Amino acid sequence: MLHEIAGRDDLDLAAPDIGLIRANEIGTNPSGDDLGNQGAGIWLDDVSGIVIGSDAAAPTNLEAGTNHLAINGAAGVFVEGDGAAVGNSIRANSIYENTEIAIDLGAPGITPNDIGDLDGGENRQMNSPEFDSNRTQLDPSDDIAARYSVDRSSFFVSAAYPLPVDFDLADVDGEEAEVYVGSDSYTLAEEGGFKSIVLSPGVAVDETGYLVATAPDAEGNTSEVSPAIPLPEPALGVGWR
Ligand SMILES: [Ca+2]
Ligand SMILES: [Ca+2]
Ligand SMILES: [Ca+2]
Ligand SMILES: [Ca+2]
Repeated sequence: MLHEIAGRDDLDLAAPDIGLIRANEIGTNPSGDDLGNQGAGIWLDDVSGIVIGSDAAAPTNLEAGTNHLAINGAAGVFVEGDGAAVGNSIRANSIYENTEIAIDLGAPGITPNDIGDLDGGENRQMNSPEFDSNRTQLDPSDDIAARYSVDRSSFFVSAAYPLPVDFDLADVDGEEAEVYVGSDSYTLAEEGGFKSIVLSPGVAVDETGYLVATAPDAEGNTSEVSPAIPLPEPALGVGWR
């Protein structure tokens, strides 16, 4: 079933009675219209343990679970409430063309990564993955190669390796997570280094686009969206190098 949420400030979940949010159109509809939502697509207000999108350990069935969170007047998903807003999983959605960033934890706007990811707060302020520069490639069949790393937190047990990492094609202005293209697992053996991956998204990939990533921990705490990296890097062009 497709739920359509339109013409309101936001979907404000202040009561912990809605656990799984799947297959909604929030801020837009299947035609891509602007439905006039003024606030965040989903506002998690002092709630924990919400699943937005896929609840699988490794998302695969995207069509059934994907929420479209688009053209809202603030963030796609806004998580607010310090220690009262943790374990909120946000995976394999389509988040694009919102006024603010795709996933916003805590203080409005991009919350920078901290060294060692020792900070707490909303979704424990999970650090977002980082890409190696000048290594992102796209081959003519639309397979994607990239190198990335992600911090674990030595403070929160749930953030131990292995950590799943989700990858998305960015939206038109290159910062939100619009098209989920696959996941990887970053292991303890890879700690501190960049890991090479190849993704086969099975969709056409724009040759002037961007790749972004998010990391959830074992309790679902999902990071903000990483800084984008050009896909492919302009110096590399299309094709494996
Ligand atoms: Ca955007
Ligand atoms: Ca933030
Ligand atoms: Ca952090
Ligand atoms: Ca943290």
